[in-house]
Amino acid sequence: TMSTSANRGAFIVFEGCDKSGKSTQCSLLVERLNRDGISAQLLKFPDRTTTIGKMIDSYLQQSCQLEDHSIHLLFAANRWEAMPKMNELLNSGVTLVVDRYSFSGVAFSSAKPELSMEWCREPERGLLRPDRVFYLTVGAEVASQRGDFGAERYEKKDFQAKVATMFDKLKDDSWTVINADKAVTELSNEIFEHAMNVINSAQTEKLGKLWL
Ligand code: 2DT
Ligand code: MG
Repeated sequence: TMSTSANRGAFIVFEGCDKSGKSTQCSLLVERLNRDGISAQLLKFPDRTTTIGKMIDSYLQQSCQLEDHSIHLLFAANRWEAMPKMNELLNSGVTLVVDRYSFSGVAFSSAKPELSMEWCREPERGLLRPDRVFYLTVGAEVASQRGDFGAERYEKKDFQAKVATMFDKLKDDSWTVINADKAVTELSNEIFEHAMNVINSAQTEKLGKLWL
């Protein structure tokens, strides 16, 4: 295995509900890794810059309506279109820190009454599997202290609660649940330690495929 997987980067995904501090922690982790001489890059899904991403962006901003199955498939397509680049980066030794991935895809869509978790997983099958998912959790009180939700679709307390129950169902032993109810710096130090372990062990493990 050393010949094909030596020195590859690690694939780390952050998941969690709104107000969990995901985006802040993703940025801090990439900065810290790069400062320590570890090549790392931040990616985010949805990637709103592509043609597909622009459709997703206008759906999220509520400037258009899309049928529920249809928007689910666009989110998945937005990941598939990123696969060649992600594969190349990982294999050239770059660690990818990714803000949301297929788990958000399944959790948010299957929180809608008409879409099952099984159906939602299907278009995600075969995508690169992260080495580890960091799942950031905050209590309801802390989340509400962090300010009001914005005006985008899905930014509603009841819907977010449903999404959280879906995340809980998706959890497996490749997830590290991290209590994010603490100071930003303390949390980022904790996450950095976890990330270093993932980066070190990923070097001798082959990249996997999701849900095959
Ligand atoms: P941000 O606020 O992180 O930009 O997310 N979402 C995200 C889905 O419904 N399906 C997906 O596959 C992904 C990646 C979560 C925008 C919103 O889009 C939701 C929140
Ligand atoms: Mg948002």
